[in-house]
Amino acid sequence: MDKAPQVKLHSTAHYFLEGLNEIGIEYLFSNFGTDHAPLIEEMARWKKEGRKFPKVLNCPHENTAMHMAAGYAMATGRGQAVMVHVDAGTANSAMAMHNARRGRLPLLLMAGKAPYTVRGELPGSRDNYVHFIQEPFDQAGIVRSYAKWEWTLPSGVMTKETLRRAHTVSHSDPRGPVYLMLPRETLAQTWDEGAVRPFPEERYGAVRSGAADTAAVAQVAERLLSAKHPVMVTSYAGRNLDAPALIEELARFAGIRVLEANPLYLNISRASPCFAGMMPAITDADVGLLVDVDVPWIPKHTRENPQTWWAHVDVDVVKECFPIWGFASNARLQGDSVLILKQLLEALRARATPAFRDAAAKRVEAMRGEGNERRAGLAKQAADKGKTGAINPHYLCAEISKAIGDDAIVVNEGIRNGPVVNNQIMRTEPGSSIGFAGGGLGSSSGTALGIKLAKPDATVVQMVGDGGFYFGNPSSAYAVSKQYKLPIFTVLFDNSGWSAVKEATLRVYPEGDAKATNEFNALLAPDIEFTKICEAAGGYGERVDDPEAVPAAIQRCLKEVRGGRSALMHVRIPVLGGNASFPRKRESSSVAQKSLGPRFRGDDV
Ligand SMILES: Cc1ncc(C[n+]2csc(CCOP(=O)(O)OP(=O)(O)O)c2C)c(N)n1
Ligand SMILES: [Mg+2]
Repeated sequence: MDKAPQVKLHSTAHYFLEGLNEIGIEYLFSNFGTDHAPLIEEMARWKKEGRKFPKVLNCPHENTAMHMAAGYAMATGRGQAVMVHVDAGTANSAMAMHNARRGRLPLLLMAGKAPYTVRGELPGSRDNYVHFIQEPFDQAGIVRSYAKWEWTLPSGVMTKETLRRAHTVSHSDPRGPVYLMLPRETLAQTWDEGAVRPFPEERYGAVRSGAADTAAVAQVAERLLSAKHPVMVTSYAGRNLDAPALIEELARFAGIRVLEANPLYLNISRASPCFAGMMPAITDADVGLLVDVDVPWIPKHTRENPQTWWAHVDVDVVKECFPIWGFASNARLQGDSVLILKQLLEALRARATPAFRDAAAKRVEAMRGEGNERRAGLAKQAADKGKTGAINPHYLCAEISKAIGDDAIVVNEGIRNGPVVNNQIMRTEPGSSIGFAGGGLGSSSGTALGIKLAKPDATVVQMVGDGGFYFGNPSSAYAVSKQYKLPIFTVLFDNSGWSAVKEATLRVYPEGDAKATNEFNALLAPDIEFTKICEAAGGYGERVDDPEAVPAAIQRCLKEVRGGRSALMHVRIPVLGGNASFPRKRESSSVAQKSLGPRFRGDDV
């Protein structure tokens, strides 16, 4: 006798939580609205029933939520989910989507959609004024330029397949953020559980890039074997924690000078003899390796050598999301840089002659001398402490360097002082230095919190300009720090405004009216007590005007952070309008180019 089919109905929101579990989402960084009612209801039911689903972290501002997901992805390689409110929350997330896309960070941004039924035709139908005004013609258009993929969940029956697809696209190389919209009626729909099957990773998961063609690797090895001045320029190879040691081994073996161009991660121990600083100097290079780098130098300001033979090893050689790019190479090897550099090292080992080993060792010794010289120059710059109310950022960063320990993680959004942070705060450990890929200021507060969430034992130090600090919605960030016990140490360079804006004007109009009249429109309100913003959320704040007070203030802040609450050290550096600016010394090396312009990054974000 036939049995009646068993029907077990659940809401789409239920399958959505199951789907998030199945794709391995650990955190849902959220800023909810009316669109999420079915989801909030389902989460409450699951909690009551003791079922596990991603931990929800409520963020007062989407900027915090998005950059926390970004920071978590930088620290772990695992993309998380962000849930925001319809078009409005998407708009507030858009800048961070830009940053995530430029950083090739996997994350899943999701937003509800306004209900489309007007008269109660379906569960979830419009029941509020806002439902009539929050439906744009093209909600995804707000972030489309930055999303690798976007879609609207068309039906509850598609929930798990959609989440798997979003996750797979986001985590496949080159990685990036994706965007999914969830109509309220769809979240409220019910479906029989027999109709909603899982989509396991084994059969639908992400694709990683791999090693390179051995013939292409051999060609690069041959070039390196006869090189006299080989260089490497890299920015984000260090997202793989195996990269720094491998790059060092390769550089020592082949006598390669390693330069970091806007480092997004630490790519080689900066104490290595082969590390040659962050100002790409390439004029004398005969063979060069571009390794995981978006902007290896600024062509307008860099003397390129037309004779240099370049090989480009990158997870994204093509730069598929840059409308125009512009850096030539003779060999292009797209893939996993760690795998490819291992292949290259093997190929070199197999072919190396005693003469090559000898020449490479001599180059390493020469670089060691140059590195010592470079560091002595930096120490000299740091020796001048500055004056009351005009503390020298070099000195400040050198003191931070002494105090924080090798395993602390420095998040650098110092802008004009970004190069000072990179140069003066010595970093040697993989993962201990985090840079800024995008152009949207206000990333470092959330990024620091996301890293702290991923690495609870780490001391996370945020280095940020006053302008960048405002952009980072600090009241939201410190509220999250308090609520979820994520203490970070913020060091704020206060020059009362936007040095980058002033200097950008001077670069284009070096002798213009803006300079003559000192009208750069770059000054912000002076004498803001930034410490109070941190204190408002139970954090510790300290304003430092006197250079002599810097070391003890750092110690007090670190003690508070290690004790469990965030600390903000507000440091008065020379006001950008004044004359007390510290001269910026260019780095020198034996292959120093005649640089025609400004420093590499930190000038124009
Ligand atoms: C969201 C956003 N708005 C505006 C800018 C343009 N911008 C680039 S640098 C900068 C000033 C940064 O000021 P601050 O963080 O204090 O660093 P400083 O230039 O003083 O070193 C501004 C406004 C930007 N990059 N991002
Ligand atoms: Mg500033």
